[in-house]
Amino acid sequence: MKKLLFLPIVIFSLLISCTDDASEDNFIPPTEEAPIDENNEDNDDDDNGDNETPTACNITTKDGLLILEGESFELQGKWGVVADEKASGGKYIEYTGANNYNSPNLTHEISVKFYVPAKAGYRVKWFMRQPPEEASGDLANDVWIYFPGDLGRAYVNQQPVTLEHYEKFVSRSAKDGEFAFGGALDLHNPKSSSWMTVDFPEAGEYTLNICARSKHFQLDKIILSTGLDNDVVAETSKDLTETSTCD
Ligand SMILES: [Ca+2]
Repeated sequence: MKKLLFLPIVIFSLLISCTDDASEDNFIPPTEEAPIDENNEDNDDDDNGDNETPTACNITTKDGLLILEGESFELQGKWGVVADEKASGGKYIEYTGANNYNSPNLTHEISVKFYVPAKAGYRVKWFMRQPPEEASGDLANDVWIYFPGDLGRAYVNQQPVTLEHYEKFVSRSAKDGEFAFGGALDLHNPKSSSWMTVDFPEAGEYTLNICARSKHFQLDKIILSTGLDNDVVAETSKDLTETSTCD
């Protein structure tokens, strides 16, 4: 008789023990269906594998390269996507509005979010192209660029300068119809040309903003690199596209 009375307690103890092993935050009682609802946005932190659907994807770093395809930007104003087999990912973006040489016109401000896996400094480059009639010249070859949070850096007289607002970013492509690797800051106060870097203070999501400057400028992709020689980046990034991870 005493054993029979004790049995429910043993079963109850076993259930509690199973509960402890099952998971941490999002334990699902065994009597309920597993959550395979594709719209369940709250289910993005389980890593049990069987029934999860990716709920959020982030462009991120791989092998020292964080590549942002132009076509991943959230386009506004007179920016448009163009299909081209010469472009990375088969697409580039082109600005077809008026020139904004003196200051950014935020009607044409575009942005992209990405994930940096650790505190690091990155060099900023791109693959861009001028239309054939402007190739190698000084038209259709620049944008305004800014990393919110004042994370961008220039180097003037060997000293780092924090970039607190939009600055001009420029380079040129050849007449061969290829997208060209390059990109440098053209600062005006004081007048100076500089490579651009960006310091990410910790792992997390960040944003890059670009605002149109010159008409018919073509952007294939932005190349952020960390710990790599610039020549290596130029060579290895041409045939690579962006990397995403999904939760
Ligand atoms: Ca592209």
